Amino acid sequence: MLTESSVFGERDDQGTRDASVGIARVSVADAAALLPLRTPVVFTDASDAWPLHRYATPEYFRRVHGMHRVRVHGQECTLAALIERLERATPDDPGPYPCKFEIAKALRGLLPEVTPRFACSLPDRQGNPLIPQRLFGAVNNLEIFFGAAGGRFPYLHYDVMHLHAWIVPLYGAKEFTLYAPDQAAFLYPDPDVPWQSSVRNHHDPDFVRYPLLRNARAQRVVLHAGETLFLPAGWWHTARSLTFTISVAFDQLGADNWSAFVADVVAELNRNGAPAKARLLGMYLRALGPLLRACEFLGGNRSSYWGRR
Ligand SMILES: O=C(O)CCC(=O)C(=O)O
Ligand SMILES: [Fe+2]
Repeated sequence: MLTESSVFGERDDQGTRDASVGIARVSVADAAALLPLRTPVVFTDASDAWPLHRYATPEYFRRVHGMHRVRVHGQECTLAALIERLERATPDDPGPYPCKFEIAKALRGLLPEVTPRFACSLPDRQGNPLIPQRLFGAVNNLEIFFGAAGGRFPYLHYDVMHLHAWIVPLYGAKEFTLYAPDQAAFLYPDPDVPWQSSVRNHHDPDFVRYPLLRNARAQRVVLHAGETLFLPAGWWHTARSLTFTISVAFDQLGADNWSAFVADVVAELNRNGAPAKARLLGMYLRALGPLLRACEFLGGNRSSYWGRR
């Protein structure tokens, strides 16, 4: 049974602008009650289902996957060399962040170690063949992040196309700063990239240049190894690594963020000067919504395996 104190456990005291409302920390057994509230939730045990949960250490990645070649900021190296570089990093010189890779491409052998997809993150429509897959060209299906203490996510954003975000630090600790969708008016969304803030250096912002930012109500939460952060569509966020971290992240498209997704697809096509395409695709996707809902009612879009994207 959920009570307010069991749900809102953590009070955050970092920084003066934080709202004092904690983020719920719960078991996946409570997911069905909490996810429809469309508020961030930390699941303490979702990743227990993944074998990797038990041994996701830098040593494991160096030993078992270290020979894989990865590309970071345009430079290619082995994963072992990257890990060694991040281990030498200091908070003042944290090295690149995030070093993120699509698992199916860079570390394919890892897929069974991060399977099944959590039941509470289903249904997911992204892999449905009725949706043009090129819409997800810029979205990693399932990604792994490496970072050192002091590594900071480069921009404040919500996940593109209003996808729900699931972020799972499996090693180390990471601090997230979150803003509800209704705080957007204080966050200076970039008109050309509306899911990103145009605030530069947002971890230590210039309030003279961005005065509205003072009014934004932030929530901070520190995630520890094995915990999972669910961020509903449209929640602005950024992160910084407090230690060496290894995390896995993925997105979700369901019935509840479908309209926002369609609106973003249409808006992007209009911004790119393709209004006819925007109208047609918008009509198609809007008509598809009820069909996908019916298919989900019958158990569709519920694969526990990561699709091929
Ligand atoms: O874990 C992080 O550094 C943030 C990841 C994130 O928000 C993203 O990749 O969209
Ligand atoms: Fe994100």
